[in-house]
Amino acid sequence: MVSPKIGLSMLYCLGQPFNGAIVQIEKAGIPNIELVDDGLHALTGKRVQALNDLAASYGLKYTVHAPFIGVDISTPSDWLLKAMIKGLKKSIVNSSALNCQVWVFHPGSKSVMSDLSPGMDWIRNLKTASLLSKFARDHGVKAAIENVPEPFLFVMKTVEDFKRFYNEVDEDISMTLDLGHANISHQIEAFLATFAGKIVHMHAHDNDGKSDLHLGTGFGTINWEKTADLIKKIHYDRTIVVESSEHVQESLNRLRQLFF
Ligand SMILES: [Mn+2]
Repeated sequence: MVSPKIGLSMLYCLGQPFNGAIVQIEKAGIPNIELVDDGLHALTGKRVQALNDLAASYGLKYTVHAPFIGVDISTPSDWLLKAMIKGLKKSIVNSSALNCQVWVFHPGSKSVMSDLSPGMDWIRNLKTASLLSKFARDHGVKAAIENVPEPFLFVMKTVEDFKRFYNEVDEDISMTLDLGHANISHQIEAFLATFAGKIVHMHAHDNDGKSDLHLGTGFGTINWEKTADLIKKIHYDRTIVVESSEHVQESLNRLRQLFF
């Protein structure tokens, strides 16, 4: 039987300085680490070097969450889009230098322009996602677009949105399934059933089915036993990253219990 690998996202300590995150990675003893390339933990050449040294000492494998704070890959502003693409490409180059397999990114958002120029945000999202995915592939990295939750203005949240995206996009783009986000649209089962062939990465955290709380796994309304069975059914053997901002250790233990 194939089993997923359990990983840990550093999102829970994004409020700590970068050196604090390094200490947390050393303490965690988890070989699959998701770095968050944003805020206090934004990647630089020097940090990539330090992280590669750490990976060599502890046998770590990294995935990278792209910059997302204030980022919108379908912004109607040409100059902002140019700046964002530049920043996101830099993140991909750093991910490549970290030997990272998967680079997780968010879809674009609606804006005031969505009413004035209908469909523009959707087209920009398709174009920028394709461009980033191709750039990542050329750097040996798999870009994987993540399902995001209500009530945010993202253009891709539901199974239907992703179906439309995959029908229209001209690149082979992978998917990150965020189980917590899918719980808010009550579509965990539908996402797993529809996109089994596209999903190369997963995020695990919990919530009350209404807000994106990033609770520890088992501290919200997700039926984890059922979810684990569905994940086993699609023979998923890649990484499931704990992306909770609390009860991190309990969440890791719980996932291990479910899959091993
Ligand atoms: Mn996520």
